[in-house]
Amino acid sequence: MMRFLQSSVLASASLALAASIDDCPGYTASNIVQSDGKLTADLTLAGTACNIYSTDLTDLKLLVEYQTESRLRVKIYDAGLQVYQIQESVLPRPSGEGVLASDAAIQFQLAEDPFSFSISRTGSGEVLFNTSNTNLIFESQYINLRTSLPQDPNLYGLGEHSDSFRLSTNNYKRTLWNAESPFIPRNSNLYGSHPNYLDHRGESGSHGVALLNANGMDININKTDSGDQYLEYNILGGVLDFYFLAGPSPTDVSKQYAEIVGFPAMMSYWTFGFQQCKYGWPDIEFEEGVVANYSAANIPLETLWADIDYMESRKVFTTDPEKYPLDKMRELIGEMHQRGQKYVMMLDPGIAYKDSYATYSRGVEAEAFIKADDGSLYRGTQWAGEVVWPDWFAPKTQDWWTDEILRFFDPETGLDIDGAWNDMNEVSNFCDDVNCDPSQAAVNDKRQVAPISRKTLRSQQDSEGDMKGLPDRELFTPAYRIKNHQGDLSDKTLYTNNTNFDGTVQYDTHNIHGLMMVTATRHALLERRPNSRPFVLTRSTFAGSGTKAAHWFGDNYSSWDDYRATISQMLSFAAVHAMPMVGSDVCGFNGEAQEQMCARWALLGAFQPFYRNHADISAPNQEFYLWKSVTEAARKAIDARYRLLDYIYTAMYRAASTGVPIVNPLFFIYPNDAETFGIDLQWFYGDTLLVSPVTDDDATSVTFYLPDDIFYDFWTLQPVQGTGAAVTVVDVAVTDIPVHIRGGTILPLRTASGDTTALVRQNDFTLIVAPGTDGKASGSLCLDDGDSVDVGSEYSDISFAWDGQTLKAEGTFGYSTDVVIESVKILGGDEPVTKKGTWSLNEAFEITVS
Ligand SMILES: *[C@@H]1O[C@H](CO)[C@@H](O)[C@H](O)[C@H]1NC(C)=O
Ligand SMILES: *[C@@H]1O[C@H](CO)[C@@H](O)[C@H](O)[C@H]1NC(C)=O
Ligand SMILES: *[C@@H]1O[C@H](CO)[C@@H](O)[C@H](O)[C@H]1NC(C)=O
Ligand SMILES: *[C@@H]1O[C@H](CO)[C@@H](O)[C@H](O)[C@H]1NC(C)=O
Ligand SMILES: CC(=O)N[C@H]1CO[C@H](CO)[C@@H](O)[C@@H]1O
Repeated sequence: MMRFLQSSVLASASLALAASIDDCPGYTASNIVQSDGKLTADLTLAGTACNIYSTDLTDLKLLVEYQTESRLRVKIYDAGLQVYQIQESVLPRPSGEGVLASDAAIQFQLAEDPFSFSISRTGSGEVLFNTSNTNLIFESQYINLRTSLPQDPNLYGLGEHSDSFRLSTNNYKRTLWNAESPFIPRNSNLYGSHPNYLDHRGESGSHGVALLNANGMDININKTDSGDQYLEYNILGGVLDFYFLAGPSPTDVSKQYAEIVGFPAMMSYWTFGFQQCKYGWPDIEFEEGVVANYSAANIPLETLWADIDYMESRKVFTTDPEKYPLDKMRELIGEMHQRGQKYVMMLDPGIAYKDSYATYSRGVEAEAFIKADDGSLYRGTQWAGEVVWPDWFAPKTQDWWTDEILRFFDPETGLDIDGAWNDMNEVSNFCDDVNCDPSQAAVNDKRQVAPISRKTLRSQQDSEGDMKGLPDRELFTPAYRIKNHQGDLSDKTLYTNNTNFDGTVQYDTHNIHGLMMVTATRHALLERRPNSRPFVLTRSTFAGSGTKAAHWFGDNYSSWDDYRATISQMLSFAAVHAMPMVGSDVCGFNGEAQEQMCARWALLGAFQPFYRNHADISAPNQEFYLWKSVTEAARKAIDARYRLLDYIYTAMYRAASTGVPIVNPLFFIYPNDAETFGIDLQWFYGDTLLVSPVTDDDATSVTFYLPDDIFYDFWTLQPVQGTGAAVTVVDVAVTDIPVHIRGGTILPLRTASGDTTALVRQNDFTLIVAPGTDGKASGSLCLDDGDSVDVGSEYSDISFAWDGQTLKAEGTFGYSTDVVIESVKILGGDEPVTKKGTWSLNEAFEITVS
């Protein structure tokens, strides 16, 4: 009640301060210097400061770089170089080799007075971005920039959200502020921030707009009272560092975005196996039972996950001596490894604030924790009770974290995990707000620790010209309020006025905490197993997190709504945010999973990259084997997924090396078909398999879109002619999911599945040739050992081409294997034409089928 009163007073006070942002004077460009591929200018405040939410900056700089033929950078920053810029160590910016403007696919145009800019396509002159309708506002704690857009544009991205894949264009607000977000609310900020979007304009192409800014922001997509469409940034700080990506195909935009934030981390083969987790498994014996029951049910289980249950009093790097004794855990992990299975464990960032806790003491010694203004440790509340959090900017934090990981996960004496799971890293703080006393909140821990003197107190001189943030800001409750669903900026997270070791403040760096944590975890896992690709799953993400980690969509609900939402969430991350290894908690996290829904979700999840069943402690168990129909659905789903494993692994290879999405929205494949632009209940798994699940609550039929093209039913291999219209399939059993092979493709399929992905790898291949309308088809297959960080030349990248009579395989054959292609199936007739044989995958070959 108290807080409510305060904020209404504040709101009316700021209303009284300035009438309208239309009063802001904007900037004038001068001293314009243009050279090949580059432009710089000074921007000077063009009138009386409006100081609408904070203080107008009087002197700005503009930098325009034609970095590549398809990438243009526009950066607007303070002349004094004090305003926070994301540390290069956290997100390295691409170094554009530079091209002549005349060679670039998009052009920058400057309007000097008032300053505005626009971006348009070379040649056609189509305007992609134009800021001239409003004045730029660049204040110490508020930036406003608006671009006009064509009516109802097709915009995608601006994650993380649980809204439709194609964003609403009217009265729509995307807030970016990483937050604990149970039940993944709609129209809200969630766990991650990705300030980039893709704008698809049908036949005139796609382009991308990426803003590298980590501050909290609201992005409004809306129309003016007179109906003019716009997209508007309202940002709490930082600089404007825009990258305009020319496309022109949607896939080109994905690739160009990955070139900025980094190509996704290549995942190990096993990470595509089926994984099971549950918060609330009571003890290690129960976990053994889960593994045994999966085996008894003949459902292949690749990986078991340990949530916080294994810890003693929820302290990371400890085991519960009663329920999860170390020796028993070692035994289970050892047995799983012998069977080719994997084990992954949770690592939260909240470190119990307890003298007697060795991880904490070593962290104190290393000065690895975030400190409050008086130099004492900054405390909050998390699973472990009263906790402190790592300051990932402090110089010894990485070594401390690596050392903890090496000790606890020592294969000889500790737990020999195969991957790590970073949760609660937004960061989540169970303290509601500034009125919280963490030691009270964590009733089990009231101990005080003497304040630690701090070496790096932030001073004004320090921050001059070092891009660490302007001094004298209202870091707690800035006048512009973003629509954070948790309330104030610091609610349920770290105080935003905390200073990091390097002198930057949480106000500016909040959104990169999760990215920094997974960077540190990945680094530590590489120290453990230098030649195995590290596997880290993270809840919180930022632009570039795909280079480090996989992501699941957080604490959803066991509802049909959240089942449907997984599709747009997957498409946004995989196709727009360069994070391919994503998926949801299959069957839902919170609430009780219903049998039919869980069966359908087992099938849905099998055609998404990351495939893990997980539930909350308050939810009933939902392991697949608990229901007969779900068991059958899961067997069928996993059988298909595993036979397709090398196909999706090949897509992963492409994502990691070129940025091509691992899964595709329909318009990525059919960019000129306007019917596809809004589809987010179907997708292409890879670029070949069209997945069209049942999506209505408890339904047994599905109506889906089939583009005007030839398709083949994945299950029966029968041709299905698409006409660019909706198709309805009825009586879809709960063990079925409609999947179609797109004509014009060649699908490498293992002849059989296996209990583990290691066993799948021993099976031969069959090639499914699905001719397109022109009778031709092509495809590819990447093979390597599935796990090495550096495979050197020991990989194969084989392309297949079918011309109607002959299938040719050629490419690179560096990975030596005994596995062969044992049959080729040519689709098209009532029955596929099958040719059997033995074709080695170690060299080029040709097969003629008459
Ligand atoms: C940007 O918009 C303004 C105002 O509508 C218009 O005058 C200007 O020509 C536009 N810029 C371009 C490049 O079309
Ligand atoms: C959209 O514009 C309308 C009309 O100006 C305004 O009332 C509404 O608040 C705006 N919504 C957003 C999200 O900006
Ligand atoms: C495994 O199956 C047995 C036999 O049905 C059952 O008694 C046991 O509770 C199950 N354990 C788990 C962990 O599901
Ligand atoms: C942050 O603000 C809170 C609430 O006003 C205050 O108690 C705390 O001392 C401040 N911390 C820093 C680091 O300035
Ligand atoms: C769309 C959706 O299913 N969201 C739900 C997530 O869970 C909460 C809690 O049950 C619901 O209120 C939301 O509607």
